[in-house]
Amino acid sequence: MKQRFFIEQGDITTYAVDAIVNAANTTLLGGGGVDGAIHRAAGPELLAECRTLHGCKTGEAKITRGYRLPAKHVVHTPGPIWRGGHAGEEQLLENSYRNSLTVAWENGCRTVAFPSISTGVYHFPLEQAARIAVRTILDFLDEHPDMERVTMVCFDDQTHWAYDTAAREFLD
Ligand code: AR6
Repeated sequence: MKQRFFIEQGDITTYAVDAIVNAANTTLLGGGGVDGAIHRAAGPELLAECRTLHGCKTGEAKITRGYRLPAKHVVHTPGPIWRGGHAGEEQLLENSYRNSLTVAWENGCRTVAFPSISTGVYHFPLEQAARIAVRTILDFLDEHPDMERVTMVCFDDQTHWAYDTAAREFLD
């Protein structure tokens, strides 16, 4: 079968795909990290559309246009803040990946790129997050043969290594 899941190192704001995913917060009104980078690259029209969405619950996902980004759409999902692991963080992170893919797919997106949700400011342990992300994406691809390509875009070496390691566990 043709490969549909990719792990790359780079800047997600440069990806010309149907949808990039934003590791947002529940206000959807911007922030630091990848959220800040996406809003800077997309321009103020993105924030204006986000204001009309009235926030988003943790683990859920909402879609906007991409404006000045090369990506056609942005799927915004607030991942869980790590609180020690007993506050449903694993399930919420899985929900973020699955709901982002579902919203993208329902809006006709067939190429999607993700950043490493929750592993920055939200402090979700990287290796654990990578396993959840890879498993959820591979399950979704199995269930949706017409999804063409899902890419994990890792910003730094450590993140890249963690996702490569997680993928090897599932693909071997
Ligand atoms: N491309 C790809 N990945 C990136 C980029 C980029 N341009 N910039 C940073 N990353 P974070 P979180 C990586 O903190 O943990 C915001 O303030 C980064 O190295 O952006 O889900 C929101 O508004 C890390 O690996 O997201 C929320 O309040 C990953 O993206 C909060 O941060 C996620 O780090 C969300 O925290």
